Amino acid sequence: MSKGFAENRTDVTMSELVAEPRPKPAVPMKPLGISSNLLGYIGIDTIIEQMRKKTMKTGFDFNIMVVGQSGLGKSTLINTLFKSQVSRKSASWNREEKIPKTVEIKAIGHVIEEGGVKMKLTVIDTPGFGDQINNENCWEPIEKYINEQYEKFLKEEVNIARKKRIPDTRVHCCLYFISPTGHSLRPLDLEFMKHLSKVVNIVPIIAKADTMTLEEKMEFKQRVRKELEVNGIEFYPQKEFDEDLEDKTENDKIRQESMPFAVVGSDKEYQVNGKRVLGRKTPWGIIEVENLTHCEFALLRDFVIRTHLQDLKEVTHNIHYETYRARRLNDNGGLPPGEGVLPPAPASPCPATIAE
Ligand SMILES: Nc1nc2c(ncn2[C@@H]2O[C@H](COP(=O)(O)OP(=O)(O)O)[C@@H](O)[C@H]2O)c(=O)[nH]1
Ligand SMILES: [Mg+2]
Repeated sequence: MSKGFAENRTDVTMSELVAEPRPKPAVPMKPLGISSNLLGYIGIDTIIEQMRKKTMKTGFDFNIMVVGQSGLGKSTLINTLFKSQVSRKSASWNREEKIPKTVEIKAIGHVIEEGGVKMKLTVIDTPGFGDQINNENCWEPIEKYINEQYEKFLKEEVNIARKKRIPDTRVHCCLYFISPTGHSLRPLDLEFMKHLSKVVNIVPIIAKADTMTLEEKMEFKQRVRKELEVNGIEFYPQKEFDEDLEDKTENDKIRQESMPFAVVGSDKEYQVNGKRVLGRKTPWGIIEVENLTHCEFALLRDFVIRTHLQDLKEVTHNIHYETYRARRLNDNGGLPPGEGVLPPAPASPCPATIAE
């Protein structure tokens, strides 16, 4: 009979290179006291080049989800994040689309190549979220979708004849769009983040930041941070998963100053000082999307793509998926799971009720 997990596998997949559950360090890690003086060059450092070559060959998956009321600029921001390459291919992102009666989940795949590296990008849109009069439990289909992807991965993993490379459809990052009201978070925002932050990496962002003045924006950001803290909502990057002092210093800055990123999206270019820049035309002039003195889009892009993309994937695999997998196998007495997906994990009740 199958043991579920083969023990002597040599076909290590990319995601397995990071499969060790990460310990939660109580104290920052220090280098070991023993230093080995090598008598000659061995070539250990070539591993970096070897990994680079492998990644160039296989490419990598990145799955990003956007959640928020319609009209908050989700599609526009995704197009801005990945430049025109994503928008050109997707004919189905029609801004005039009618608001669906329930939350729909639409995943669209693209292959983006830059510098010889291929990224298989999947954008998961959730039209209809928060658009109804009664938005009670409208996070449920989203949680279900996320769990279904974990389930798919788990099924592949426990197969006797495993694929060499399991297709990864798990959601690595969920951008949650907060409406730029300047007041406070809506009960629905709290409810969503409270439930979903346990199963996926949530990055909260303030949408359409150009509709607020600088002071309003700063005040709103502070208020949102405070409300998230008061409600015990942890967003990505979670403190407990910082691996060392360097991580902690870098992530503390993001948690305390940048979050939630107040962003502006646009796929239109304008001429500013002789250069073509992405921007939005307003009565006060052009808001430049990538200009840090105008908005925090560039910070968000650097965070999600340039500094934390690999970590988003690792936390998804080592923390969120691992939690799902452990619950699933546990419920089944350690045996490979049968049909079905786990029901949502019980969450502590949210202080606010939702009926907007
Ligand atoms: N002022 C402002 N308008 C935006 C921004 N992003 C998108 N929009 C506009 O808002 C409308 C809805 O955008 P869309 O991306 O379709 O929103 P979605 O329904 O959340 O996907 C469009 O007319 C966009 O041009 C932004 O950052 N600021
Ligand atoms: Mg849209």
